[in-house]
Amino acid sequence: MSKNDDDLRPSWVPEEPNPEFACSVVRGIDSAVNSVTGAKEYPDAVHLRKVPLRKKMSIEEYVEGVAKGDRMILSKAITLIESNAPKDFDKAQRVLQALLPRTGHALRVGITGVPGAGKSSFIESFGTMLCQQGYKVAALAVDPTSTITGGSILGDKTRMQNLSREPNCFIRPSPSKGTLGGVTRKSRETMLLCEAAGYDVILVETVGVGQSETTVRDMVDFFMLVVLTGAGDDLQGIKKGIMELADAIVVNKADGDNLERAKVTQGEYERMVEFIRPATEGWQTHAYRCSALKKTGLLELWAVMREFEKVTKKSGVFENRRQRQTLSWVHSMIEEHLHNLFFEDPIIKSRMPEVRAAVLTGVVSPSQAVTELIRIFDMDRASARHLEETKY
Ligand SMILES: Nc1nc2c(ncn2[C@@H]2O[C@H](COP(=O)(O)OP(=O)(O)OP(=O)(O)O)[C@@H](O)[C@H]2O)c(=O)[nH]1
Ligand SMILES: [Mg+2]
Repeated sequence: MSKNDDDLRPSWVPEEPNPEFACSVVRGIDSAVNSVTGAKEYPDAVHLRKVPLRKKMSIEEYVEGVAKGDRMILSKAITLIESNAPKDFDKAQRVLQALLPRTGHALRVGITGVPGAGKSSFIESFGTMLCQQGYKVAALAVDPTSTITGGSILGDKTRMQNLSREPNCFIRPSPSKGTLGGVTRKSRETMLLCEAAGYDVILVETVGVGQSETTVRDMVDFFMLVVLTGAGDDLQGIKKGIMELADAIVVNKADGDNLERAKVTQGEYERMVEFIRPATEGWQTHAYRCSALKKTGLLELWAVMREFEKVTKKSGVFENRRQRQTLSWVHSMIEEHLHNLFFEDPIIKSRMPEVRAAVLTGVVSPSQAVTELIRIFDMDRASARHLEETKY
């Protein structure tokens, strides 16, 4: 590469220095040291400003910050939870452990529905209303498919403009691309951190279709299905299974020309839920309507949620469900742990390509391959244990 500065200037950068042009061209370096010869390729590079390493926060700092309700530290603690690095896992769990006694006091609400039903808009309007009533509201999103789709609700933070301006609110979009595995655990732990930070209502939006509904149902108290007008025989692609998970069905966009149709749809859903097993023992699911845009029907829904909380707390169903959810958290953690143990095992990693090829060429059957890999894994673990025991 030429060292002439002119050659470094891309064609779209003005020739004369222009204060309105928010970009300056800096010479890049490939490497300060030639890794083969060890010679310094760019001696000037030693004078480059060193980027100071960001100070790592201690467990106590995380715990104290979250407990104080510091939104910046809460964000950082969630990033720690979402990290896949084993050392972060330990640290995150210790932070969580210390904060657990502060959790459990919020009302956890899950919001699902077909894409475009208005889930984010509902959270925006509903959350803003609650904040203005003095509640602290956290809005989260759960997307078990984020590793495939590369993360969603990118635009939601900008879409939730009013809510994000509320000092009493905390918005956390779904983890972005690269957050492999453990979505169930990570989402749940994120929610608990928000509770420890003093949030009274946690609104969780399901993103993507597929597993997210059950994942979210499994971590919230009240589960709400947002639907649109025009429910026909096809139920707009909503499976009956999802209706069975819902504590309320809400016809959104009940405004303008759509209001009359929304009333009809509400009636249709109301008749349908009679034939569906209620999601929560002792609670009859009903259909409601609202407009996230015009902010109508929101107060009524809040009243429904409070009533739900009152009824289920009295009957013990609320506490029972939370206990079951805690156990399912334990199970998902075990699954995640075993999964990592297996797939991160060096011997398994080294044998995997060969086994995959053998399965694809039909040399071994998939079940034979699994048996063989598990046998190798078992032996590897046993020898590791043996080494550990005879070390002293
Ligand atoms: N008229 C009207 N439009 C609405 C209402 N709520 C949402 N919308 C519009 O519907 C569109 C989709 O809304 P979102 O809130 O992004 O829907 P969503 O369910 O979060 O969508 P995904 O996250 O993509 O699944 C947006 O253009 C909203 O402006 C409403 O109450 N009335
Ligand atoms: Mg959305």
